[in-house]
Amino acid sequence: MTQSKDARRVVISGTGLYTPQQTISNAELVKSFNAYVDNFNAENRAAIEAGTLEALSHSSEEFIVKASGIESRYVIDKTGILDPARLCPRIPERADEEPSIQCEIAVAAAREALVQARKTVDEVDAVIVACSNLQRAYPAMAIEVQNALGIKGFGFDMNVACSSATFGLQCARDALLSGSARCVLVLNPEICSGHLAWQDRDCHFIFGDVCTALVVERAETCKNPDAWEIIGTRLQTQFSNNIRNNFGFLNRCDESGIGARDKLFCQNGRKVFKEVVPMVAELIASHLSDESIEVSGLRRMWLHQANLGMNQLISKKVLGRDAEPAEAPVILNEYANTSSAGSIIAFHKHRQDLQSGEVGVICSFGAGYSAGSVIVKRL
Ligand code: CO8
Repeated sequence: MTQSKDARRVVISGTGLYTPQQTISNAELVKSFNAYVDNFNAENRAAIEAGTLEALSHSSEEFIVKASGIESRYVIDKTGILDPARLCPRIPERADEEPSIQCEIAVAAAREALVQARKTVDEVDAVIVACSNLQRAYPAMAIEVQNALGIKGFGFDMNVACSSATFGLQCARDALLSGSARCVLVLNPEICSGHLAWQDRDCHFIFGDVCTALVVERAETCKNPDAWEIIGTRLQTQFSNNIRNNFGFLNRCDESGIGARDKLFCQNGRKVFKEVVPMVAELIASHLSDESIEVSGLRRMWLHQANLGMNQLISKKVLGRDAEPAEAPVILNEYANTSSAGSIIAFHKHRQDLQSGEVGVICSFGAGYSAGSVIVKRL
């Protein structure tokens, strides 16, 4: 039996976004961080004066905006983060019988995406939870989400840090093309606040919490006229220690490392900036070329949202000129870096003005290094 043309075409038929209710402005963040620094320096005055301990330095709103473009972030809990004596969110553990917090935000985003795609849960048969930080080792978050939504079929988790969503999209597309699934939910519940060292001036401003959702299916089953065909996906990885988190199940096997700084997000931001920009620009350019798409025909780049300067440089390298603001929409000013969800938030919020037949690229990049390019066309 020959497959119909639509059976070989895969579309994104719905997107969803869960945004936590609480926000932290740079002003609030810097105020509590600086109070922590003052307390630390006062408590350790003798050691600092003796030269055995280095004094901590204040953070600054001006630096944060200038270095990153970030102005605020959404978080699950701001009171714990802004308490100078704690600098960590308060997210109480829940009983095993209750839905976990990561499942809860994934379900909220998934429901919006399903409504947009005009899909019932009976029509979905696979759930991929793709994100940087999974709440527990097992059972898989995706299976809990699958159960909460009442979806039959299968679910699994995957983690490629900031590139989890694009890698998840390729997995979903492959499953649809091979016939192992009819409709796939790709979910990116990112609770970055739990893995951020809020005491570290170099990175305390970088991340926020959010969840995004994508419904991916074959064109032949799609009921939403506002659907986006996935023209092609391309993934790339290259090992680097410049973004690293050593948190893991073996930590307890060496007590000396428990609670050490390397068990939270660490990065050499300068090196990441320098090395990842050319890698990503080359990935997008070669992917477009191999799909015979002229750069002049590229209407939008929904880029990973880590750093404004980085995105401006990547889009300039791809286009050969500065991008107009609408060509590479920015959401990091409001959301900060939400890891894998960033490019999907941009896609969710900034795609309605494109016309049928117009083309854009969803592009992620981050720890690994990892980068993913997903070229989409509005049907
Ligand atoms: N306030 C004031 N001054 C500061 C501050 C601050 N908050 N922080 C640093 N400074 C100082 C530094 O100490 C330094 O001082 P000096 O010159 O005396 O040494 C000076 O300011 C300049 O510092 P930097 O060189 O670090 O500043 P940059 O201009 O490089 O900006 C950035 C820092 C913003 C981090 C920038 O390098 C950047 O954004 N790089 C790209 C990073 C990136 O894209 N990372 C992707 C990681 S995300 C990912 O893969 C997902 C991981 C999983 C998520 C986990 C969630 C927790």
